[in-house]
Amino acid sequence: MHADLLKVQGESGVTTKIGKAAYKRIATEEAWLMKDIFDRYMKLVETKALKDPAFESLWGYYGTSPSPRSVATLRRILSLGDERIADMDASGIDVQLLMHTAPGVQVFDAPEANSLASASNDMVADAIRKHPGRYAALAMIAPQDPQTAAKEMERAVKKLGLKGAVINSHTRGEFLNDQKFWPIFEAAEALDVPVYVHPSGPPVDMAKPFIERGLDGAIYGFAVECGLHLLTIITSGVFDRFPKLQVVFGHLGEGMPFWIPRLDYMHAAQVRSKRYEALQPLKKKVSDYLRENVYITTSGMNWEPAVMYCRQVLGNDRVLYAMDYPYQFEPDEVVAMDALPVSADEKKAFYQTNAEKVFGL
Ligand code: 1DF
Ligand code: MN
Repeated sequence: MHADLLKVQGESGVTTKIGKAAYKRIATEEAWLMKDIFDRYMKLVETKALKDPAFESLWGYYGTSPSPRSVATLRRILSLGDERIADMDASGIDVQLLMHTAPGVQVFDAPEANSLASASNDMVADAIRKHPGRYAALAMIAPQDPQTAAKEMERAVKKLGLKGAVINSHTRGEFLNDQKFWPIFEAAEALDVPVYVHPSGPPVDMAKPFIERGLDGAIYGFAVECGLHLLTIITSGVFDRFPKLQVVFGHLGEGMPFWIPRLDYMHAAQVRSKRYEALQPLKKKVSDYLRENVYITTSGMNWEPAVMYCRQVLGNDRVLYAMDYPYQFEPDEVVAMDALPVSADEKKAFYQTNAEKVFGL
């Protein structure tokens, strides 16, 4: 199947160059980093001005570690040009859906966050024009200023042709269950574009037990924080208020599909017993929202048993391929997903047509 046997250097070493398939491979959670924003991150790491240990752990590592992994990741994530396209060609990726890496502009004060967000959206739109057919992108917005964020999303979608917005999870410890953020959801629903909620390091109140054990990052801390974020979006009633809204979560929904029986059982039980003021009745079961308002991508989790389970419990049309380039640039995982035991039509949906539909590509 993969006739071209040239060697390609992925993150963990040499693998086989991957050829074209009968479907387009669209990778839907692919990170880039604007250099101006990286420079601002490094200032914040040096001065420790944020007092945010997970942020300092993350960008202290990628910004200063001499390890081959961090040096290669930083070089790749800053590129929207030749190196990225060459990596896509080598790993069989036809299209990357780009999103600005975590924590985006969510660590800056609102005026600076707004101006960097719109500059980054202009920059990524420019890269899309320079490489026709190879990129699409989500808009970066600054949730700390919800009204401006909603307007920037509209500008990015209508004027720049971007396909929705990314929010890099909590904004200085605040989650999207807070109704002050809901103008963003209202705008997304009105524009008929999805909001991708991507992980970030755990907020200050949550970080200590993760960081002291080295588990704050993509190994698990991201999923705990972002899975909690998904659950709180559901339990706060966002989808009762905005029933057509669609959100996207990576890393197989940050584990939440695995929790379906307990989420449904315990949510109903605790609402019935009125244990918490914050847990009010919802129109549907927790799992209904997972199936009707949430798409999940396979970023970092391209492992057949887990992918097949999620397809079974959420539906084939709810699970989309993602690589998580450059953080998990493993071309062998494309080979594994090419071999998923599903029909040709379902494989095309997984890699291509689900993404075309959800993101309007
Ligand atoms: C890492 C992974 C970093 C992901 C990320 O953003 C990130 C990592 C700073 O491995 O350090 O988005 N990820 O999506 O898994
Ligand atoms: Mn990612």
